[in-house]
Amino acid sequence: MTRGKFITLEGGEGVGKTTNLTFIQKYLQQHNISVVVTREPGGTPLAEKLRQLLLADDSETISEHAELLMIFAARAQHIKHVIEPALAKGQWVLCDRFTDATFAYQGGGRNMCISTIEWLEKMVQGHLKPDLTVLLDAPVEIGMQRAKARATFDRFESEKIIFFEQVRRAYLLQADLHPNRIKLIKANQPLVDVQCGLIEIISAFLR
Ligand code: T5A
Repeated sequence: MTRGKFITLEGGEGVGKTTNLTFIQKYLQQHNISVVVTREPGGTPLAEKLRQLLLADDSETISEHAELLMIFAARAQHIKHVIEPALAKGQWVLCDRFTDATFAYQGGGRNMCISTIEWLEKMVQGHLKPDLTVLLDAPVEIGMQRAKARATFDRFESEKIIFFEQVRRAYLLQADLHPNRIKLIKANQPLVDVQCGLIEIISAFLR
């Protein structure tokens, strides 16, 4: 059995990850590829509970270390119960955010030690890395305007603009560090142009 491929979609708040995830899913299915669509934090019952805790704006402040460990705890469950079994069965996995988000949000946004994140990445993932990552990049104000269309903000979305500028810079740095894996699309274009870019990237990957 040929192992499936692991594709992740990344980017700041409101850049269009969820919208385009569905688009990629349909495109792959048209090519007769069996796809498991999932997200982080989340993807298993326990990981979804951790997601709720991470996103809730509760009275008890979550320390940076607790946040980082909760994200990797959720990821460990997700890999063991969803991602690895699907890939082993030959299914493709399409995931809304993965560890590049940790380098961007906790590394860039929270300014946490990159080597600690790398250490946790190795411990939790072993050799598992995405085969392809699409990074949707847009100026922070544009993503925030789109996200604002929703009624409420979660704990991350309540951060200051400077936090999201740091997140964006860290994502762009990840793209510079991993040019073969991470493909960038400008997400401030009309959706139809973003999706043309997606087709180019995914069809090249299929070849
Ligand atoms: N997190 C996550 C960490 O801190 N560390 C980690 O390691 C991980 C994995 C998760 C939060 O957790 C944090 C980061 C996050 O803050 P989330 O729900 O995954 O939260 O992420 P969000 O960015 O909050 O998701 P959103 O739903 O806000 O944004 P999307 O999915 O990027 O955007 P989408 O598709 O919902 O689109 C937003 C709106 O814009 C429109 C859409 O129609 C929609 O209305 N739109 C466009 N409009 C015009 N032109 C385009 N090109 C458009 N594309 C989309």
